[in-house]
Amino acid sequence: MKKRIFSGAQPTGSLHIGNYLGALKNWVSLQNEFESFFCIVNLHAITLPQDPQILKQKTLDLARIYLASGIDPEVSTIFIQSDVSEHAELAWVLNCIARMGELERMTQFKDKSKGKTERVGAGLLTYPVLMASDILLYQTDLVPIGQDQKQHLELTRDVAERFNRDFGETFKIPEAFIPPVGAKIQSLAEPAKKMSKSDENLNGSIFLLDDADTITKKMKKAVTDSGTEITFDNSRPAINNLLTIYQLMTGKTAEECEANFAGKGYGHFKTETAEAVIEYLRPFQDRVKNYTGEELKIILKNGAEKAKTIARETLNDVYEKMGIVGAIN
Ligand code: ATP
Ligand code: LTN
Repeated sequence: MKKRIFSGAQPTGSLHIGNYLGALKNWVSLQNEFESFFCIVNLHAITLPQDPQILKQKTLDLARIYLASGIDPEVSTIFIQSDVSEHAELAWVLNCIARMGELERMTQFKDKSKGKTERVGAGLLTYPVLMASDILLYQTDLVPIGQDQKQHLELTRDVAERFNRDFGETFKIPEAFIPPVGAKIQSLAEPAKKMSKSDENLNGSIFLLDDADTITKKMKKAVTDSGTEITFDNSRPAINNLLTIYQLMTGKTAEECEANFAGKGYGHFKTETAEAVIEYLRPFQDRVKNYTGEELKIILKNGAEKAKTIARETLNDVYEKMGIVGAIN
């Protein structure tokens, strides 16, 4: 029996190379070794206001991006979260298990609600409980995520352990898979912050669908550190970040990257890094346009059906253990 992985991304904004390097790239390389579930988490997206027409469009666009990244629907299960209603059902149950205090301590909640707790939806607070439900429904072994989601995974484990202790062994306790390099790609404009979909400064992120010109311009504008050395050095976060991007795009070792730029200036470094990104994204960008709406529909429908069978089994077990019984089935 293969072990299982589960991961997801929100159909909001535009995916950037941080999402790709921190998450999608690893999904692709893990999919053959594990039984894999990749979800488009549209119910998470509405924890912040979304335009309904745009959300609809982005949901299908994200499916295209998963496929163009190399996720093979013959190997992995790709589906939309709202197609499997068990996610929302288990989230309700786990909302009754998770504690207010632990949710209020989540740094993502604190960042996203800063100064406006009276005005944000309660879903922003319970966001990690829905994420826990996504993961636990599939008895997941491993969850490939970027560094920013580590705290949510720890919460998932805590909630699962609490449930198992109170109601008997029900959920597998999942482990995080955080890549050794690329788990936290920083903004090109503000290297102290992570590259983020929701950043208003578009120069901070290179989006997967940016054209060559845009990538070159953004890279030219990228903030650098003082000094001239182009080496991996945590005390110089801007150069460290650009060099990490270069390394992941070219597949070279850290030593090869440093040797490649020894004695070279920042101008040259930025041009070569931009070229590496453009070359890397080119085949992906060609593939994205390939999928018709009809093809996507079939893949997503098959995915949802397969996911639902497994999710229902776990949810039935949860209801049974908790004494939740209905009258009609
Ligand atoms: P935002 O960038 O607006 O915070 P997000 O983190 O909500 O967006 P998702 O689409 O939900 O984006 O995330 C998909 C995956 O990308 C997650 O596994 C997340 O950890 C990862 N990820 C997001 N930003 C980065 C980054 N800068 N570096 C590495 N991985 C990242
Ligand atoms: N919160 C995640 C997206 C997400 C997820 C998941 C990731 C929702 N459910 C389950 C892994 C497993 C984020 O990246 N913002």
